[in-house]
Amino acid sequence: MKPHLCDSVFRYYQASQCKPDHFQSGLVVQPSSVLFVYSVIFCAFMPLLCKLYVYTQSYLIFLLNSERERDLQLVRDYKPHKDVEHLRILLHGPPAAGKSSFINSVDSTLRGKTTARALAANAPKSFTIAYRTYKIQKGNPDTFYPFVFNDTMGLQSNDQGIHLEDIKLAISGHVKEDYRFNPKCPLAETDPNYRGSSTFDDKVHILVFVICANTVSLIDDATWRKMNDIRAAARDKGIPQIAIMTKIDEACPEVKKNIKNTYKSKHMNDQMETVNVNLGLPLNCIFLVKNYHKEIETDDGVDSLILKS
Ligand SMILES: Nc1nc2c(ncn2[C@@H]2O[C@H](COP(=O)(O)OP(=O)(O)O)[C@@H](O)[C@H]2O)c(=O)[nH]1
Ligand SMILES: [Mg+2]
Repeated sequence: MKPHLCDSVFRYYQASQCKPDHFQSGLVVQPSSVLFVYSVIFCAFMPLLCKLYVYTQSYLIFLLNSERERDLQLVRDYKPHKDVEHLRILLHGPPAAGKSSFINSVDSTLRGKTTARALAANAPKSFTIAYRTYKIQKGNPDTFYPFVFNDTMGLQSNDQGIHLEDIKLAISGHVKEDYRFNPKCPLAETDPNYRGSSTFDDKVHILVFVICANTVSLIDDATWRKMNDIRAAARDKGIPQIAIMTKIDEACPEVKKNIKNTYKSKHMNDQMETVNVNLGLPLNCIFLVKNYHKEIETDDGVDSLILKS
């Protein structure tokens, strides 16, 4: 009689501990017959396992996409307060931190294709020298999202970067479009680029610190002091502030391998804590992003981090 499968397995287990003559005496089943039974069962269940795998994968992709779609919808549906035409978001931080690239990345994510409107460059000194407003197109060319980004020159500990007072003037809406920053002296009230009476629309509504995740430890005390000075000026005006940490792909190999590991990475959490300690920003106001900087196509993982910020 053909032995029952469980019986066979049990006997096979016994067999591995038995001497060869036990096989001859018929006490145990030959291992080859157990392997045969296994193969039959494996073949019978294989299509089912494959289907299960495909369904699990599609469900995970659906969950991921639905999260991205939900975040995208939130941005698409966003409407600012009725008193303001658009929300003005000011980006500032050290040179080459990825400020211009972040504007391009938001534009890319919302359009579904990579764009490069704000000029980005890998230079120790700031490549952006003028105060410029970027609108993000929504659908047809005449429609825009109700928020705009203002790009600024990089902040440096020495007198090569943007003047601290100019950032404060920009926050208050006194800096006119295309003003070329002068690191040597702040914009004077007598300058034609100075906007005397600024409206609520001209003022900054959200202040964003842009910091390179891979060089946080290299930021000197003078730069942290300048950033804290700006933070205090914005706080006095009741302006909300957040920080985004860019270049996470260069900061952590784990993240470079899989962008979904970003918030799980201990190294990235340590970098967030450094910003938290030095700027006093709560951890839930610090976001990790990877900008589109060389890619030619958008990516769901990159999009999700940009949308979350
Ligand atoms: N690997 C990587 N490079 C980035 C990222 N963001 C910006 N970059 C590069 O960093 C350099 C400086 O970026 P940019 O946007 O000009 O910095 P900004 O001076 O703060 O405006 C450019 O060469 C970008 O391509 C990022 O998230 N990852
Ligand atoms: Mg720039």
